Amino acid sequence: MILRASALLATALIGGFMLGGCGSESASNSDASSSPTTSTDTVTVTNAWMRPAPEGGVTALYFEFHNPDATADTLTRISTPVSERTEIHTTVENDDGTTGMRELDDGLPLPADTVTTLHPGGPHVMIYDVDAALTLGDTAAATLHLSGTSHDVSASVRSSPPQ
Ligand SMILES: [Cu+2]
Repeated sequence: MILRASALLATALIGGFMLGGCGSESASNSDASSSPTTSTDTVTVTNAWMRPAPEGGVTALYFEFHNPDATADTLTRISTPVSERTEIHTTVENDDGTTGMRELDDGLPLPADTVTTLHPGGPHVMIYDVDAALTLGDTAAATLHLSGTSHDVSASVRSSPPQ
């Protein structure tokens, strides 16, 4: 588990370094300071956490998204005071057995009546160029933008998933 997480982080760092962000970066993340509409539906987010990162570094955000509703939703974007550069990624296995990351241009589907887990080795949110160092024990805010609503979360900075 720890080895795998380290490998993913290395992949993340290399990927971020080489690609300069998967695909063309739009200005869609520039309104991090606008006031979000708070969702009134019944979704909940648990176990939100981020990896530690130095100032200017790359981190990843993970969480469990509980959608008990009868309708599917989509995670379209993340905003956070930590950085204006975020992307929603999925992890893919290449033909040679190595893993890589791909940006989900259409967002992450959140199926009805389902818990969707973002985790190392799976879907995750990439956060580039963090404004200040994220150290173990810190807490970072993030807003999950869904189809028409948004949901605020507080992520703990940890090196492994909450149990
Ligand atoms: Cu990634």
